[in-house]
Amino acid sequence: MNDLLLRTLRGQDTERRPLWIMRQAGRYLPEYRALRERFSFEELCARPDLATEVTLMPLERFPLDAAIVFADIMSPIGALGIDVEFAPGPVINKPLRSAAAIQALPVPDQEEIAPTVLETIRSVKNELADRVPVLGFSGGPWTLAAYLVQGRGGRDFPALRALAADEPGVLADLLERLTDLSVSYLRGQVEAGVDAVQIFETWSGVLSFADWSALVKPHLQNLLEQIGELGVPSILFMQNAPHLLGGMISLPADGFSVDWRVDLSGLRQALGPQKVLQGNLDPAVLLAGPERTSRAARRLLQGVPREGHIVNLGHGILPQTPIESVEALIEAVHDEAQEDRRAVASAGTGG
Ligand code: 1CP
Repeated sequence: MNDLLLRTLRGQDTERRPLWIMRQAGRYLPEYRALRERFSFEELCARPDLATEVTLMPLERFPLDAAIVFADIMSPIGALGIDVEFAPGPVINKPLRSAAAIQALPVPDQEEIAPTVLETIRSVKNELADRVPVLGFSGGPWTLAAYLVQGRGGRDFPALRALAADEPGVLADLLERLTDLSVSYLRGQVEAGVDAVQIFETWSGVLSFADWSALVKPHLQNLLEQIGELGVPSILFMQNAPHLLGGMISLPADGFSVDWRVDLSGLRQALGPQKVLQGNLDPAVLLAGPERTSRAARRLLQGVPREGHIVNLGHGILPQTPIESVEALIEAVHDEAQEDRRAVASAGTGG
C-alpha cells in the first residue's frame, strides 16, 4: 500500500509528503456533477455502489495518497430519529432547542448507525485493494450540535451560542450524546476497514477561547481518547479557529489540520518537529488557476519542513475549482520529492 499518510501520522519520515484534498470527492469533478444530474446527494449516499464510485472518482484522475469515504458529517444523525435534508448543505426542519428534546434522543446501537456508509467502506476497501489508505470521518460534537440546534449551516450560529450561554448543562448533555454517537460510528468504520479517521470540527471557531475550552474541549478530549483505543490514527480539523490553536494542539490527536489563516511555517517553528500538521493552502487560490496554485504550493513546501507535514487545503475544495489547479498542486508535491531524489543522487556521485 502507498502508506505515506499512515507513516507520517505515526511520526515516521517519508520520501515524499502525503497529499489528499478535503472534499476531494465532490462537485468540482465533472463526472460527479454528471452523476448528480441523475441522482440526488441523498441517493448517492444511500447507495453503496454509487457512493463507492464517487469515493474512487478523484483517485481515477489524480495520484492522491488517500481516499475519503463519500458520506456527510450528518450521515449518522438519522440514527437519532432526526430527519436531515440537503439544500445543498444540511437542514434540520425541527431544530433541537429544549432540554426535553435533547433528553428524548435515543441512544442507538452501533449497527443502527449509518449502515450504508459502513457498506460503502467495505466496498471501497475491496475495490482499492490496498492501493491507498481509506479515511473515515465524523463531525466533531460541536459541529454536529451546530446543525442540530441552529438547524442549518451559517456564519455564527446564534441559537447554538445562546444555548451555550443559557443552558450549558443541556449543551453538555447534547455534546456527550454526540460524542458517544461518533465513537460508535467510528468503531463501525474501523471494523469496516478504515485506516485512519478525520474529525471535522468545522464550526469550532465561533466560540471564544475561554468558552471553547470550558464547553467543547473536554468532549473533543474524550472523543480523541476513545478513538485512540480503536487503534487507528486520528486527524483533528478545526476551521476559522486560529485563536483556539493553543488548546487544539494539546488534544490527543495524531495530526492537526488547520485552515489558511494559520501561518503553518510559524506554527511548525513554535511547536518543533513532533506534531503532525495538515494543510493549508487557501482553497480560493486554486480558483486563480494552475500557475498561482503552483506558486502558492511551492511557497508552502519551502516554508514547512517535510517531516510531519500532510499537504492539504485549509478547507474543502470549492466547486468552481479548475481541474488544472488540482493537477498543479499535485505536481508541486511530486516535483519536490523528485528534486530531493536528484539532489541525493548527485551528492552520491560527487556531482
Ligand atoms: O452534490 C451536492 O450538492 C452535495 C454537496 C455535498 C457533498 C459532496 C455535501 C452537502 N456533503 C458532501 C460530502 C462530504 N461532506 C464529504 C465526503 C466527500 C469528500 O470529502 O471528498 C465530507 C468529508 C463532508 C464533510 C462535511 N459536510 C463537513 C465538514 C467539512 C467541511 O467542509 O467543513 C461539513 C461542515 C458538512 C456539511 C455540508 N454538507 C453538504 C454541504 C454543502 C455542507 C457544508 C455547508 C453547509 O452547511 O451549508
